[in-house]
Amino acid sequence: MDRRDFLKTGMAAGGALAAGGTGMVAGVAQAAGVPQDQRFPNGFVWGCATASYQIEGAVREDGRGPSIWDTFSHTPGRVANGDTGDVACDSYHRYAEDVALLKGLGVGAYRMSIAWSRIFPEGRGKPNPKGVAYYDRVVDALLAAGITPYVTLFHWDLPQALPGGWQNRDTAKAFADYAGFMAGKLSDRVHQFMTVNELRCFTDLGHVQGIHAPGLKLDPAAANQVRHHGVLAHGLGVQAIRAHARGGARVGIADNANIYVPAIETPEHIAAAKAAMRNENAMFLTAVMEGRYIDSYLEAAGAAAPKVQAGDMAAIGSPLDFVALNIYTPTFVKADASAPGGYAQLPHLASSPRMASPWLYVGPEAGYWGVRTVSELWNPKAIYISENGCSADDVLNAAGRVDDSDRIMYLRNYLGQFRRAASEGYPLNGYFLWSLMDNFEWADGYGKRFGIHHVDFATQKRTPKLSALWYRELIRRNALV
Ligand code: GBH
Repeated sequence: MDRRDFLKTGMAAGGALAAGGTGMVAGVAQAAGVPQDQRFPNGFVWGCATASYQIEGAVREDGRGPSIWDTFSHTPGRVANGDTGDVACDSYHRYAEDVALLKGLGVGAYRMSIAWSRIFPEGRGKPNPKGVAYYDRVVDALLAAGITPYVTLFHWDLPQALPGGWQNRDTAKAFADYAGFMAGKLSDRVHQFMTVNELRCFTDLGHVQGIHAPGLKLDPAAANQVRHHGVLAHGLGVQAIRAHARGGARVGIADNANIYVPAIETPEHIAAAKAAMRNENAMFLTAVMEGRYIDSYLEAAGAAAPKVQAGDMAAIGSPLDFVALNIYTPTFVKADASAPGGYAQLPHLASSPRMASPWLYVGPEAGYWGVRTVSELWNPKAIYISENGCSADDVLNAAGRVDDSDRIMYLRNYLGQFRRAASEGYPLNGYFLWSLMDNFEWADGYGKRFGIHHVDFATQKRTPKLSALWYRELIRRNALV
């Protein structure tokens, strides 16, 4: 772009900002135009994300059946402080207020999930019309506010009634039936569906580490079988959504593949990062993108490899309209010719920076390298960031506000790396900030806050943090700020 073009687009952006009204810090941008190197592509989708069990509460209302997270959170010792999702943000009753928060931010999209056990209290069988009606109300409220829903069908709250849970292959089939049913109900108004959230979390954390529901520590063969049922559920879900959607549905997955960052940006270390991305996610995103388990995974698993039936891998590899990535923490790698796969993973160090959650190491480069390695390995049609954000030790100041400059620091740095990926032409179409508001942070209960709105859980009062004002300004400019 030459100087004249730059000035022209700069002036256009300045004009748009002037028309946009009262920004907090609009003056500078209006005078100078938003610099090209800060901008996101036109039409970039800005959103926020939440998940049903983390925000809804109302766990016994309108015929909802129990989920494995109700059981787990009510088991003493499983969740910090004995917290449960019984009330959470009470979004079941306050969804209109939450849509207003979204509108206040100016987001064009909202990623939400559906509680399977509100729709099928027994996991399968007879649907519960009151559960469907709740999501009809939420979707209608979003559309009335000009906000596009991106619906995740499964964000960990598995119906407790399903025998054997994810250890049972039938659960994958039950998921597909439920996903197809909901696509049939919503696809006149919802056109973006994500099957499951974070394969590695609902399989491994729940069935290997045992720190999430259902709290099991299975042997390697049983664990691989659970993982297989997880990717199978995704694949059968894709097929069912396509079969039941009434036209125009785009289908993808929201996965938290482990993300590998080359320690040095040279060809050998970049190759190492790509190899790590493919190998270390072999039983999850790699299987989904390639429709097979790669040899290195099957060899390492040996007799513990999953039992696969005819047709499974074709379903698992169903072509997707987009891949969505939850990106938080990086793993740095370096090339190592002596190691299997040609790479060595570097441990986090004592002085590696982290946010309030001990696992949340800061590595903004994960944003760029996540998008780039997924693009180069599998060439998806489109990529979204379905989650990115951080916990912080938020405190209310004397005025009752949260000035979370630490969260703004985190977000600005990650978004700089996402912008880099988009500007280099990788097909990054949108970004969902985790999270719209503080909520039930799984095994950490309410002790870790990820919201850009503060929630007082005693009164349910929502208050925008400084990061919400920052995000609103970024969206208004479609540029880093
Ligand atoms: C996502 O998980 C989830 O999709 C979302 O629901 C969640 O609220 C959000 O991110 C923030 O955590 O305690 O050290 O054993 C991100 C993946 C899963 C990473 C749980 C940390 C616990 C690690 N997270 N995991 S540890």
